[in-house]
Amino acid sequence: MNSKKIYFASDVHLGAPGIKNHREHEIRFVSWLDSVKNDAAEIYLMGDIFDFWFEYKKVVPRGFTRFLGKLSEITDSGIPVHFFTGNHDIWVFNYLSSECGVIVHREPVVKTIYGKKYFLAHGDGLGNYDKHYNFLKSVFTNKFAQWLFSWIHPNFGIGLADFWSGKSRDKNNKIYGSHYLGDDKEYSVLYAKDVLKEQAIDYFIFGHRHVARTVSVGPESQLIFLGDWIQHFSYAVIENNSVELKYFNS
Ligand SMILES: [Mn+2]
Repeated sequence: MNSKKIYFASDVHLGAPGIKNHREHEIRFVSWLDSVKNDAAEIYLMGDIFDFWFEYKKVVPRGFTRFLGKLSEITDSGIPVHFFTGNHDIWVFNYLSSECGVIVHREPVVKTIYGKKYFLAHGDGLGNYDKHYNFLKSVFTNKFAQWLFSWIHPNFGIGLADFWSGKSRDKNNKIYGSHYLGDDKEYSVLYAKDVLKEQAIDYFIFGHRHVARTVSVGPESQLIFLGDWIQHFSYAVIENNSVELKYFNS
């Protein structure tokens, strides 16, 4: 039996325009990190932690200092923190890994944890279900496009990042009120079922959809939607070899 727990959270959207009190929002998530760090073997941040982010060679966006400080404190203490990029923070490059010590993932990760097989991803652009989105993503993840973009003055560049963030939001209208579309319509569920045809997975853990729920995707497989830190303040924890969705009360 493993006494140390493994935690997952996503979609904090630090700095999102609709959030009334940014300081309170940031502190709430930092309090959660504080509350889990003592019994955590690892922490997985599953994407869209920032509502937008673009980093230049010598410059990073203003703000988020309490969060960044907490990340550094946790990784300095020897607890691995995994940071998946989401569609809102695809432009995390090497600052968070070099300064805050997190392990950055840009692609889904399949790994065995305490004897169970996990498929971990932010959840955007999985498979070939949303061709329009996948095309946009291919542009925004293009190295040359990113290099060109980095030459735009940050006052304008960050504005463009903000635009992309707003566009993602409008398209899915998911930040400020999302509802589950049904097993037959959710791309993540369809994708998980595709994956299961190729390999056995016990748990899929995805963010992105801002719904907090567990869905059965096969006789032995579950998909956990992590919810968010705008409405749900939800997270998942691996404890005693099972996964549970929980809600943080600060
Ligand atoms: Mn997302």
